Amino acid sequence: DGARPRVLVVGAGLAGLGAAQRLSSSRAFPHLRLLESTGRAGGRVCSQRFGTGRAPRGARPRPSRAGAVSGGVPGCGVPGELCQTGGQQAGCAGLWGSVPVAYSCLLRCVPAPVIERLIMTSENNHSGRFLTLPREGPSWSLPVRDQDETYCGIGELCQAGGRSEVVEMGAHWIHGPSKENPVFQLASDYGLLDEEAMSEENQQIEVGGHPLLPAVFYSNAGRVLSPELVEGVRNLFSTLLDQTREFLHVPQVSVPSVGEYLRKEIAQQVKEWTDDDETKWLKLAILNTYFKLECCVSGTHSMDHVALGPFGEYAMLPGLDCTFPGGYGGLPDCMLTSLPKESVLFHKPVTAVRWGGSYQEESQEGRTFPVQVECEDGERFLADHVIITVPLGFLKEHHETFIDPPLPPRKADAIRQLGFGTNNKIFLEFEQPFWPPDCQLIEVVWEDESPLVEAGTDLQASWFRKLIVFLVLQPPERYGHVLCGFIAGKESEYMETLSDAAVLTALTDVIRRLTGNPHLAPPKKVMRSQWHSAPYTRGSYSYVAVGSSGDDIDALAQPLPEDAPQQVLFAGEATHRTFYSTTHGALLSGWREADRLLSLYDTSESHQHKPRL
Ligand code: 6YU
Repeated sequence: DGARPRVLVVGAGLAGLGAAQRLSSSRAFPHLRLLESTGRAGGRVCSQRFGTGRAPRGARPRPSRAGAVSGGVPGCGVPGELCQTGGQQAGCAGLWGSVPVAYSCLLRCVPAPVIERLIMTSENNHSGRFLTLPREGPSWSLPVRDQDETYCGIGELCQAGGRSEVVEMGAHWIHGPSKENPVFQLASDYGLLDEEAMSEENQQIEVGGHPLLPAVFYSNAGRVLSPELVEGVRNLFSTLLDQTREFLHVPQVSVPSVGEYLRKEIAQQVKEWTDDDETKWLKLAILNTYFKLECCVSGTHSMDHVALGPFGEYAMLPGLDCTFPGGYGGLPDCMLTSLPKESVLFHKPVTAVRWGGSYQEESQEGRTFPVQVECEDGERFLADHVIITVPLGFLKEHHETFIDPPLPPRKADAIRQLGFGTNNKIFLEFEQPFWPPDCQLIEVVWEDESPLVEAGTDLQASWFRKLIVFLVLQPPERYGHVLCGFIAGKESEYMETLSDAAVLTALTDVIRRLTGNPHLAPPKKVMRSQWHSAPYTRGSYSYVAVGSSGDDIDALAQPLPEDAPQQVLFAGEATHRTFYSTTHGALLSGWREADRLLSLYDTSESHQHKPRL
């Protein structure tokens, strides 16, 4: 075994977990280590409990399974009888047992409030560890121990009281949940999706990336805009946007960016509008909202930064976008649980990847390794191969010092030229909804704006104007009255520098203007993501920026050296030419690089593995 190849994976997002899971299911790679800078798995998949800022560490039981999970959840490896969800109202009437239970399974089988308490009192127990929960009577005071019987703390299992639902700080939907989507497949296998999401009917719906939800458009003049007017403008915008995808194989484009193309077409169309002036301005203002919405979709400051030619290369899969009832984070948690416990090291930021060397270890005399990875704490790891899955934002900031010898110019150029912008979420909880009961989407129109007029640049004075869409979290019986706002670009990065109180004040003011109610009660809770400030992410996701193309994505994905045996391999969403910016792109890229290594060592295995569930 000692002679088998050593592989390091840097980053425990979906790309890194996918690569590690695939490699660990092969006998060829018993020496596998995954180094993650933070204290959790998932990366930009990040579910937290609203208001607590804590990871939920698991999903709620699937409704269809409630009361019927005494045999455990498929794939969790629990011998049975441990998991029962029958007694929800008393906390957890059926939780007992002295057999070890896979943490992720436990989390999926027990009501969320119980788990919240358990997590609060057993911080040392992360996914992938095992807990033993002996039954101790009706007080729900249970010692929590890990697999080695090490004392971890006393957990008092009871209703936590108060609502604290799971919200997604990062990835929100499975885009195109259907057979070809590996995230959908894996999540289905793990039992993390509800029946509606898994239905054949849902999988066949084609929405072209923009699912329609019942929406209300509010304007800053304190009025609700006519749905007919909005629909006409939406149809115009989506027709123009569809046209931008047709330039893929056109050798020369007249303008470089999606934004410029859209504006040019709109300027043409306006000339033919026969509406009165007020309606014309209103239509332009609505169009401006759609521009900002597209900035959120592409994760960019302006659509003028998104390259026109390659825009159509981003591929959409069929299926009505769906969410994870218990949190997206259930997916990385389950993947983590399937990896050998000792193979994953948290709080291990990598500072340098040295390749093309000949490194020796005292314990393994005579054997040399071409790769040495250095961590912030000084620890070094030698390997035959390293798969780097860190976000493009991190590479943009650090690639010159992170990889030694430095990246070839073609690769360094790709890192510089590809886009990596910011899209953040702001969650607001209200005592009472100000929106109508059937509304699932609130869109904001600033009547004094137009895509044909240059926007102001004073971030302090107007950052909040970039926040133009709020999702109403569903269902309200579960969430209460919670909105999830999306904000992209420089305004989003500026927002990250403000305090919660300042964000709350600014948004209260906006919502009072939208509703025309100067006394509307402020939100009672606010929580937001700050992806640009996150040192190991530095933004949200990638896009193909003006001056770059799909070839840059391929250049970024190219391993080093180009000829086998490759030492440094690259995965992550930004390395997937057609599914960049998504979780399925990330997962596929991890599998791709794992397959590359598998085919180096054992071609017979490379095509038959299935991830271990
Ligand atoms: C999706 C969605 N979604 C919203 C928001 C965000 C993203 N995405 P990771 O970063 O996960 O992992 C790397 C790890 O490496 C990480 O753990 C680091 O800590 C670690 N690391 C870094 N440096 C290190 C070091 N030095 N040492 C050790 N470790 C280190 N995707 O499918 N549906 O709804 C959304 C959304 C706010 C921020 C999203 C969504 C993007 C995904 O989250 C993301 O791609 C993957 O999770 C990345 O996984 P990874 O493993 O590569 O990196 C036409 C056209 C348009 C194109 N765009 C259209 C699609 C729109 C995308 N949708 C976005 C929408 C939302 C709301």
